[in-house]
Amino acid sequence: MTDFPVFPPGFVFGAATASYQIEGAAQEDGRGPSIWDTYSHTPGKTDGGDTGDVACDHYHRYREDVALLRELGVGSYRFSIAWSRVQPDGSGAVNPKGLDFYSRLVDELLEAGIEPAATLYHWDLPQALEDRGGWRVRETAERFGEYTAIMAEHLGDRVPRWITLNEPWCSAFLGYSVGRHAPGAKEGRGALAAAHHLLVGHGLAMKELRAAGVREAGITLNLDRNVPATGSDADLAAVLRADTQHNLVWTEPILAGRYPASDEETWGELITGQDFRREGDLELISQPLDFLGINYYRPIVVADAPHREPDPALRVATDNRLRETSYPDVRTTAMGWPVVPESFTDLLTALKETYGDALPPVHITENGSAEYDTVEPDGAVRDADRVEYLRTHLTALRAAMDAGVDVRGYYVWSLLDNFEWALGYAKRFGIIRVDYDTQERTPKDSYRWYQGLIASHRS
Ligand code: GBH
Repeated sequence: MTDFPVFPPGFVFGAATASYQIEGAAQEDGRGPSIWDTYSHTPGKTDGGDTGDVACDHYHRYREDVALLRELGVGSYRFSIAWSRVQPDGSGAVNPKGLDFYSRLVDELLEAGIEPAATLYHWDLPQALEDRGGWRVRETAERFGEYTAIMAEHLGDRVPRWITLNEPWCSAFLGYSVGRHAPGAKEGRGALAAAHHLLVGHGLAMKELRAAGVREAGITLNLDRNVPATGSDADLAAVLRADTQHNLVWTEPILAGRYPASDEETWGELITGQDFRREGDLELISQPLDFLGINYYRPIVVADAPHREPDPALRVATDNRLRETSYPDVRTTAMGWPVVPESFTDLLTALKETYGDALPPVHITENGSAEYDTVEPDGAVRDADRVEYLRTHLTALRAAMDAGVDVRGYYVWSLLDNFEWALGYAKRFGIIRVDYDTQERTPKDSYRWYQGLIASHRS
């Protein structure tokens, strides 16, 4: 293969997963219930009624999965820690067996020469904390700081890279506004309070990670590349609202220490009447990051829409003046997402343009695609579309680096086919196929391609 993009020496190639999507063993070794157990077990919430009860059974098969990572040749593996394994009620005493699982996983990785990158929160809030208000209340942020301190104390010297939150947009807005993620609430103000408390939780976690002296700490955001449907003033204004809701709500406080200037025009009375932002919060939230994690999948075409009563079918229930339209003339993945690699370049260069030197080094903590894979009679798994997606997106990433964006690493989503949240097991993002009847793992063509790319960087 001669068409591999070439990355600078030291660039980190990795693969990523998340606890609830792969672990299974939902009731084992003292794990407490999380909001995703509750949500997935509520009839009608997930496609096919799928749950993470068993998932990829990674809890029991982690050694086999680390062996696959080693064979792949990755320099780093990004996984997440299930808070309710470590603290079944989200506070107080530690469950030693839960802690021990992550300790064994980390040791296995280190032995394989793979750097662990741990995400502290990938959406599985202990149910006990949701029962007390969840992210709507500040207390949850405080508990998150305490849990972070426990993890940093036990794994801080063995895990070099820490991510406080994964995609807080999904936690706040899909969870408390659109209702398509746990806990499935459909609120306006509650979602904005959740967004703020997630930011506060991030700040408290950063403090704990610094106190423990970990090598690198940051956060992962799913920043959207919002493209106007037309050049009309109305559509351009809609793009600014979309940018505020998805991007600026996080990047302004974290990178610039201020709230978005476009807050009021985006949220109206939901934000003017708020009482959750407190003195000193911005200082906490804007502590310097060692890296910014970015998850990128697709661009979003945004159009203005007439104001209507909240409609849960709309993508962001808290601002129903937006409409998402389709991207013209490009292939879409099994998620129905348009494949537009240039948008990946544009997202990164625009971010650099906006924040300049205030933009820390970047890690792409997720990128990949769900496709309809073909299983050959001999068992081989063909996924040419995914190979093409990865090749063109890594090339687009390289272009952003040439344009001056300091990108240090790339983690493919995902190592394994897994529980794709509300969409269940039908959507497959893995570079390794999982047979959910036998739990057999089969590397796909994309795994071999990525292995080749990584090998081509070894001198
Ligand atoms: C990321 O989310 C996540 O970090 C990762 O866990 C996830 O598996 C991956 O990307 C792929 O989606 O449930 O019908 O409302 C990106 C945000 C959240 C977008 C779930 C798709 C499903 C649509 N994703 N959402 S629906």
